[in-house]
Amino acid sequence: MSKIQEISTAVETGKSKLVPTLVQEALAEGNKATDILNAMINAMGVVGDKFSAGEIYVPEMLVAARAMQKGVEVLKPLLAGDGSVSLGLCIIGTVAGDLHDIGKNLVAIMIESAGFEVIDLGVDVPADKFIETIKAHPEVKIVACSGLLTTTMPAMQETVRAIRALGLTGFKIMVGGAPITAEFAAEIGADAYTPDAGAAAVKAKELVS
Ligand code: B1M
Repeated sequence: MSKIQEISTAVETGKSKLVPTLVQEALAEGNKATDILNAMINAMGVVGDKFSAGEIYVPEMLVAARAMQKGVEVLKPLLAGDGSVSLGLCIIGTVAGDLHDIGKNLVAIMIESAGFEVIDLGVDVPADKFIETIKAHPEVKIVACSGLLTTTMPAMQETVRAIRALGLTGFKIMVGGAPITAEFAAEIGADAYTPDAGAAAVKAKELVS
């Protein structure tokens, strides 16, 4: 079994202690950080499929998520930039009612690596919290909302509506997450949708240039 396959299996089975070691070993073998990351993202897809099929339950999803987070911690210095450029401030959070943060964290890492300062509001962020933070940081350039549940898509819509109602124009709103589409983003009045963290960073740069 290749080291990358070992990482996938360890993430799928929630081996939090083992994953950082395997990631270090995979890097030492010359594997690229992005390839390791993609393997872990795919492993989470497998976890989701097993959950859908009733083969595993929430606790197993949770330990898999923890294992992936441990792996991302090892990769973060390799994914993040040197912070030598400043493209402005990005405020990011997972919308109200939604506790999924791995994708949001990756988007934050990639946007930071693209040269933005990032304020991460965490998960289950009500529209009011986004608004309060925008008001406290009027220089903000990007507001980024993540959502992983179809049931929290209305919360994303409400967040974008409430932010737009402020009537401010100095920043752009980006949205993303597994159930989100470009059509939905346009429908709720977001400025941009991107499917993954890398694309989010590229789009954020485009939006401020
Ligand atoms: Co949840 N969960 N979960 N879960 N979970 C999903 C999302 C699900 C698809 C699983 C399934 O059924 N197959 C399903 C949603 C179904 C739906 O809505 N239609 C689901 C469900 C149902 C639930 C619960 C309701 C289960 C329950 O309690 N019965 C519950 C809800 C809790 C809540 O939020 N209120 C729940 C709970 C959890 C855990 C807490 C156990 C855990 C999350 C832990 C954590 O995040 N710290 C968890 C996990 C781990 C998953 C899966 C297995 C993996 C998610 C993940 O981290 N993927 C997930 C299945 C799946 O995704 N296939 C699932 C890896 C991550 C890198 O990908 O987050 O998609 P992702 O991010 C991607 C892109 O989406 C994008 O970039 C990233 C890649 O580069 N992206 C953006 C994300 N945000 C972006 C923002 C952008 C741009 C791109 O711009 C701003």
